[in-house]
Amino acid sequence: MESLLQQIDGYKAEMAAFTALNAEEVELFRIKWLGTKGLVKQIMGEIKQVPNEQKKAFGQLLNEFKLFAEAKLDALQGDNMAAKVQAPSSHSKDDLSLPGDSVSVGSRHPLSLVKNEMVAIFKRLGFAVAEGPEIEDDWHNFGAMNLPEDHPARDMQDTFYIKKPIDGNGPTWLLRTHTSSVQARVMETQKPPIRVICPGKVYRNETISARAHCFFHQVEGLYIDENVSFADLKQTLYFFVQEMFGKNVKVRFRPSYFPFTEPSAEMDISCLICAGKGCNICKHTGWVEILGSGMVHPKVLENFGIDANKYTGFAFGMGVERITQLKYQVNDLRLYSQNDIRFLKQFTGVV
Ligand code: 2NL
Repeated sequence: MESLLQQIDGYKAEMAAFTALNAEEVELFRIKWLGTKGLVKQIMGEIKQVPNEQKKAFGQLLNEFKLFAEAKLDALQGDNMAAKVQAPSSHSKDDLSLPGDSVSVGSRHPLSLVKNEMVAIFKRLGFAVAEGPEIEDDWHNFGAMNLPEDHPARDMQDTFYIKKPIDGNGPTWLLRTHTSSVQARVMETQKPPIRVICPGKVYRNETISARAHCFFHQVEGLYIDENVSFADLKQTLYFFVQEMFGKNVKVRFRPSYFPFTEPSAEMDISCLICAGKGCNICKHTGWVEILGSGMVHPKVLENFGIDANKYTGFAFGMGVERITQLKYQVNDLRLYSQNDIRFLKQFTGVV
């Protein structure tokens, strides 16, 4: 009896002093003390040797001993759970074969999708891509493009100005109103032949509505070489719309006016929504305007020291929002910048 009590005290002391570094060591503890052939079971068996009158008291003692071992095991397992973050164990309770949490993948913005497609089509025709700053000086945005000082586009009502010179010296800084400013920078640094497209964001001081926004996206193109003709312009743009909208699309050119091109023309395509029968998109005309274009004004060429007697060029500009509207029937410009997930996720999987 006496020796059994001593043995239990010794065991308790041994367990109390035990520490485990990892889950394996905790498991060894469990097997040694609480396993089916463990020391707790073994010592419980000793109750047979205890005289009947002492059995009750001794039974309580043994029960306490067992609870002591279980509490120690619990404590060791708790410690080890915390440590597991650093050292994952093969005895982990986590089921590693369960499928992982699914992570939803975002989608490209419809304007990016369409812009990328537009760029890809012009690349196939040998156009290079050029990009430039969204904050511009008035020379690259207006002056070089043959817009006179009193042109209405230069008005505060239409353009976001950042800084006007106080003493009349230095440039006026503004948010570019078209990506022609990028082409201006290309003409400044490169000699003909020049064949570039300039995709990018542009800004106009407009009241936001379904049909107007204070910023939108443009793709402009410029081709300067010897003997570039209006026929080249028409064929290039016809190729573009056929690639973009399919072989059945029809085009028409209407005379127009831009300060930076002469002659100038706007291009319409047959309405894809109603196949020319007449609908809201084409205002019941069967045609929708998609771009402005023309032969680069000789003054613009001369502004960059390009000999207008030797070289000619064509240029065009179109809105990415417009092309996207026709391709995906998006009829409110505000949808493009509201970041409403219900709108954006409709383009999941489109590449
Ligand atoms: C429109 C019209 C146009 C151009 C852009 C251009 C660029 C240079 C020289 C001459 Cl560097 N022209 N760009 C020409 C005609 C029309 O855009 O309605 N855009 C949305």
